[in-house]
Amino acid sequence: MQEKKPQHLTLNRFLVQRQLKHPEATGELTAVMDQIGKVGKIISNYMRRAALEGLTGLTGAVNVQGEKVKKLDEIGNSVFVEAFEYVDMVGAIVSEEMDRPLVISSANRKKKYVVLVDPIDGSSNLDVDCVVGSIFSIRNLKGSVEESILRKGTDQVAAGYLMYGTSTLLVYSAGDGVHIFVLDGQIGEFVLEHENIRMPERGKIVSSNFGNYRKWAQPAREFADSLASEREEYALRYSGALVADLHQILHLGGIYFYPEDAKRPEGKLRLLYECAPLAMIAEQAGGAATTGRARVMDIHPEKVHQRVPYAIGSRYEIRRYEEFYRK
Ligand code: AFP
Repeated sequence: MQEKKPQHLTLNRFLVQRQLKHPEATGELTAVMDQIGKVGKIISNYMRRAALEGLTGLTGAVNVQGEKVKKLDEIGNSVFVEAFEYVDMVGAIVSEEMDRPLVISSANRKKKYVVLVDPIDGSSNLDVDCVVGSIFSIRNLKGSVEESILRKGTDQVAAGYLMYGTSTLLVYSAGDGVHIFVLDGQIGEFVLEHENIRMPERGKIVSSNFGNYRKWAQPAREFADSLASEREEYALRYSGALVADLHQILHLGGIYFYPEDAKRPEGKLRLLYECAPLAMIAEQAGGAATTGRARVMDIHPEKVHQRVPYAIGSRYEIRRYEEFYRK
């Protein structure tokens, strides 16, 4: 059973309430999450005005992933960097849009966290005014920045996403369930929509780029074939933004998968700032995330921009996906 939402519980108040339940908490994570909320408001504002103000289209640059950078990718990245550059407790920012982690060394206080982000997830949707998101992961700064980043997903302190759709949402988990906030534009605050949302054990949604079917690894193709022959009918939904597809699955259950294929044997999605944070969300909501062969949260990353094959969703569908990889 989902808990009923109280009226107008703002993100900040919610975070402070949670913090008070943990006497050892210092309030530093609350401050970082508060900044994520600010980022969400700023990026959401850019999204709304982008078509009117000529902010769509490419910058002409190519990022470290070899992808053409859109103006809004660059803007999204600067918004995250500016938000955390002056937050005392953040020691480094890792972003899809930056070759290397940005180390922040200015402030006097002891740095406690590293923030990892995909500033704009689903960039190909930008020029056609469709849904996009931002993904974030917060990790403890232990030892060097690199040592802190190259750790398993189970080491994440908090993770989540922002979604810029019909409304702007902030979804996060700090290891105690998954909570959804919606931006109330009238008061300029994220307000609690769902506390402790649970993903159905088994669902109705299948989300994948079936245009790649012929190239997929055999287990993924066999899994897809098995869905078509299921007695229960699945609905196909694929938006081009993982955040939007996962959000639907969070409510309705099902599976999103982006397997390895002939062109990309290592998969497409990035482990540290796409797959692991969303895996934390899925697991905290009662779902799961896998490469087909391994639990995503258990992968020990070898490099910052590492890619992995990925499937995320309800436990039933993830179990079935893994069965095809075991065969
Ligand atoms: P970008 O963030 O680089 O736009 O990629 C989006 C994404 O990582 C994920 O959000 C989508 O589900 C997937 O890639 C879309 O990839 P295809 O266009 O190859 O289907």
